[in-house]
Amino acid sequence: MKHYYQYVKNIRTNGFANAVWDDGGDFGMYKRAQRTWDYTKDVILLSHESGPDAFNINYDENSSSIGLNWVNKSSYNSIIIERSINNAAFTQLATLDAGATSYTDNSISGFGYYAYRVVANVNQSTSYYSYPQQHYIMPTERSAYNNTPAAIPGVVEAEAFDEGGEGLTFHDADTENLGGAFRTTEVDIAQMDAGGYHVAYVNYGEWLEYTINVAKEATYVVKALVASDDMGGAFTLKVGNETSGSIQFSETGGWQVNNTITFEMKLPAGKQILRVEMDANGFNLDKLIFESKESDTPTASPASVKPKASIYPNPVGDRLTVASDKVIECAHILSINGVPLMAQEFNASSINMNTSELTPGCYMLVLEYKDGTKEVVKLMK
Ligand SMILES: [Ca+2]
Ligand SMILES: [Ca+2]
Repeated sequence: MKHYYQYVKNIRTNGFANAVWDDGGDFGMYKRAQRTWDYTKDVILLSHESGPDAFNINYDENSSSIGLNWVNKSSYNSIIIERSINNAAFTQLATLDAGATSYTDNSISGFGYYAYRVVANVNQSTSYYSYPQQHYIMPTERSAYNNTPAAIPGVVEAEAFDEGGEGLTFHDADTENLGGAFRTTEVDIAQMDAGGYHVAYVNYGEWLEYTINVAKEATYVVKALVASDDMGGAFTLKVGNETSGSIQFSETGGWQVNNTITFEMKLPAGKQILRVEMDANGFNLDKLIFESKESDTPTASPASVKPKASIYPNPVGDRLTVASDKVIECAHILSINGVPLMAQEFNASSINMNTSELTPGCYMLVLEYKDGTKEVVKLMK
């Protein structure tokens, strides 16, 4: 702390820039805009007691402008407005008269972090800096990653969240991509040792959204591939009014060791937004695999091959009558093992066959319709 005291003293004495950087300490900086503590940089901000004070900024949605106002604590030569967009270096935006106490920035373009500071020029070598103030302008346009909604059943890669931005299609606790891979948004994406990418450095309260296209309303089996070195993790999936509830898991044996967590979730049909909410700190999410439940797969059953044609009598005697609402072109009678025994051509929806030569037993009647379809009916004699 001794070093910081010295820096602060120098600033106050000499009116230096109000930021001090030192990587030797281990205390955090409170980021007011994000309401989080940043432990990656040690920074002290301090306004000069004679510098611009009570600095406020306000975003006007109607005019898409940001208004600035402040109080001057002494007389200056001039006032300079500096701006930083998305945490880039501050650059000069405007030079104002010495007595100015307000400014309107009409050059807002696009969403992102807009930070400002007021610099009071005292003389050639001295300027007093206000506290910086930041406003985040929300994005308004969403699109699926690669403009392709993920098909369900199918795979949702964690790193393929929707295009849009912070606050609209995701929320991330810090402005950098801490993993540095795959995309340049705030979301922390890292390359996996085994190949592919996962969303990493997860913090409680972060969320990601994905445009999905669900084939049909059903309960799906969800397999989440997750990794956690020590604490395990937890997340909740939400689609429309459906929620998975908080899915919790214990440590998987390493940051690169994926475990598959399986659970079920009902999904509404059609184009939907899948939201993944992080309920714990410190885990990696690779992907979510949505599979149809086996019971949803249609299987052949006696009920599904209910004959459309009426066959009588059955058991049959010497003559068989078949009536259908379709035109029958040909009728075959086969043994139960599939050996052809009789065949007769027709061009009628009601037919009559001589079955007097069939011995008592079980047979198959195959009806070929004029529309190209076939029907198989079990026949007894
Ligand atoms: Ca981040
Ligand atoms: Ca992945």
